[in-house]
Amino acid sequence: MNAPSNMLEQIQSDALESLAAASDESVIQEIQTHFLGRKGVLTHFLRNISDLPKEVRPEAGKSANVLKKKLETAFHNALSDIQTAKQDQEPGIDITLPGRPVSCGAFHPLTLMNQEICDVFKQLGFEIVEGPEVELDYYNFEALNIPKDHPARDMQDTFYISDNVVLRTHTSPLQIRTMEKRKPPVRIIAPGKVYRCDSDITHTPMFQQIEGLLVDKNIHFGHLKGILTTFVHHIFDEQTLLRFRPSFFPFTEPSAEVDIQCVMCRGDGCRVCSQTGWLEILGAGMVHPAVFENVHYDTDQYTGFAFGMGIERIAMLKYGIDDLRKFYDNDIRFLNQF
Ligand code: 2U9
Repeated sequence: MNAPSNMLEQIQSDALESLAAASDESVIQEIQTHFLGRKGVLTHFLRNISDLPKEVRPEAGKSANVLKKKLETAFHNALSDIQTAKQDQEPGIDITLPGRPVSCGAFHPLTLMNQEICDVFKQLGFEIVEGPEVELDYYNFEALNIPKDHPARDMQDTFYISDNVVLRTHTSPLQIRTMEKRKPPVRIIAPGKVYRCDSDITHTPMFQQIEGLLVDKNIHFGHLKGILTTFVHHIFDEQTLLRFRPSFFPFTEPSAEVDIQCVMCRGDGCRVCSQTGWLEILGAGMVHPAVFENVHYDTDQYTGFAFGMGIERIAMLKYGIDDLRKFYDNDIRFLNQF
């Protein structure tokens, strides 16, 4: 056998030269097996150290183990260099690219319209009240002077939960509930969803209403006209004319339907206003004494006015929307415009 140190030097130079010449992962693994594997050259050397003369064995063992460590490190580094090079070639994450925009929610146009209307009345000293959508017959009809044979009570017009429970057909029950709890003066706005058995181009089974009620001493029709004129001038524009037409509601007397000058043609007459120059926007009137009696308000001392409007209708007129159903189709292209 050659001197052990010569043999180790030979193994080292063979291994390192082969490694330097290899650029392929599987070739490097083969070389590694050739030198360090179970039947590898260096492994063989270590196994046969006991055959060496006694005096050279310790030195040869130590040198062989040092070489083993050196070669293991060299193979490990060569293989991990190849892995890194591979990863660099794969398409990775480009951290300089701009981020994907996160889509952000927004208020529904009817919510915005509702807030805008409520804000006007809040500035005029009204307080917002809210309450149940499932309502007793008493609060929805009876207390509002709507007689038993009134068409609104028909199954065709109202969603009945049971004999005396309905989905509210207007937000008026809130005003009754408030008056039962409080003495005048009362100055409230009742916004909310209401339900009617109706579905066509101009009606949806659920729609949103805002009603108002003001009760105090010496309240008269002039106050109602003043408040509604201020409201219209805030929501549309200062020049918009109003017209009060006599009408009938069981809960108000006298009653009126309120029109505004057509927002499209300014009163000249067009398709939107059916050539009349006017658009109906709400109903109103002086609270019927029978309603006050139901909540035990003294009709000799107190009078009041009330009004009601559909939010969809106001939004359609304000934004020139021709089809009510667009509010409920959930088409993002429509909703994003507000
Ligand atoms: C009480 C007393 C009176 C509320 C009123 C109207 C006239 C009215 C309609 C407008 C369009 C309903 O959404 S709509 O279909 N409303 O015409 N509402 S007076 O009168 C009240 C309310 C509560 C205690």
